[in-house]
Amino acid sequence: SSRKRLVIGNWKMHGDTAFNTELLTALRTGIGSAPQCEVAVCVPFPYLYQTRSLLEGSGVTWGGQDVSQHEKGAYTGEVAAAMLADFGCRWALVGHSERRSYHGESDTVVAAKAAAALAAGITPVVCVGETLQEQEAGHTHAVIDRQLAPVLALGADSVAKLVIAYEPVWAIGTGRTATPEQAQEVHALIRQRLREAGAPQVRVLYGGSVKAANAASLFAMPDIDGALVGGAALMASEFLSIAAA
Ligand code: G2H
Repeated sequence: SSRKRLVIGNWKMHGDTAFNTELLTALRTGIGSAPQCEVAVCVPFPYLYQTRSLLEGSGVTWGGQDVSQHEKGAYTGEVAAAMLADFGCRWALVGHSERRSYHGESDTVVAAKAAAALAAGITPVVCVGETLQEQEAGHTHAVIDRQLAPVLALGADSVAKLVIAYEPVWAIGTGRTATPEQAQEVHALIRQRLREAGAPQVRVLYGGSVKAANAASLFAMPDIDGALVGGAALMASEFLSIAAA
């Protein structure tokens, strides 16, 4: 396809300045200045300054793991999209399943966060995905449609600027990856909805226990445009192999 491949590392709540220096330096060197695909890391907020210092001018971009739905104001503990932009962020994850389940983020809140990121010139990476229970009950498509609805309602111009990540919750950090065919089946649904929304070129990433050993077979699927990588993004060699795939 004409969609440029994208691999994003989601560090989650891991790292410290010493560890990050080593990992970011290895990525900077390993990716080089003209990578075949887009490569990015989403780091904990306190390390955005360090990340910018070490990645500026490299082929790797960076972002936050969440963003406030509000522009500014009395929202203790929140981080505004403009603050992410101030640190050179290109991306913000929104609606990761860990935010949805541990912080009660609703589908409408997730869409509001996506809109806030777009308003600051940041690309939201909107995460969707069903739980094991929902999958076993045969509700996968209904859940994806419900999660996508308020995001697609932002309108074609906005939707065209975002990235979607499909992360089946049962495959996150469990070592249980969806088979390429299982993932493709849901990616095809998401692609169909994007087409209907007038934004067929939006990239759809797969996430959930992606590693060097399974990346190539996932990327061979027609509607999988890259990956959102958790655990394996903390090891430079693994992450670089996924990007190479
Ligand atoms: C899914 C993924 C990254 P992991 O949460 O967002 O994590 O690759 O560890 O399953």
